[in-house]
Amino acid sequence: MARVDDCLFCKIVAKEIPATVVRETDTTLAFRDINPQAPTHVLVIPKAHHPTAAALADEDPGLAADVLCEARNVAADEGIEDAGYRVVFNTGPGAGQTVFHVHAHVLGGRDLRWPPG
Ligand code: IU
Repeated sequence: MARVDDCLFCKIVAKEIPATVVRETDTTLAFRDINPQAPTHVLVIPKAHHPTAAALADEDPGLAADVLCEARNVAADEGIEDAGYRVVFNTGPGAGQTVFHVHAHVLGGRDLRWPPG
C-alpha cells in the first residue's frame, strides 16, 4: 500500500509533519524518535505503508530486508555497532505498538537489559 491518508508516518514520509531525519533511501526513511528511550533511538520505516512487521514480511520481503539493512546502517552511523544495540518491532497493541506503519526501533548507547518490559 503506497500511502494511508490518516497515517502519521506516511505524513512524515511526505514531509507534511517534521521529523529529524538521519538517513533516507529510495525505499526507507530513518528519523529520531520524539520520545527517546536511549541515547540513540531512531525509527526506520519503509516509505510504503505496511501496518506491521508481519504484514511487511508477507507483502514485500525485499522491503523488509531494506529496513533491516538501514537499521544496521543507522547503528554504524551512530557508532553503537561494537557496543551492541537493539532492533525492535513492536507488533500489535498487546506488544505496545501505537503507530500502525511498521517501524524498527534502533536503540543503543546505554546498557540494555533483558528481558525488556
Ligand atoms: P510503537 O512501537 O508503535 O509504540 O512506537 C511508536 C514510536 O513513535 C514511539 O516511540 C513514539 O515516541 C514515536 N513517535 C515519533 O517518533 N514521532 C511522532 O510524531 C509520534 C510517535 I505520534
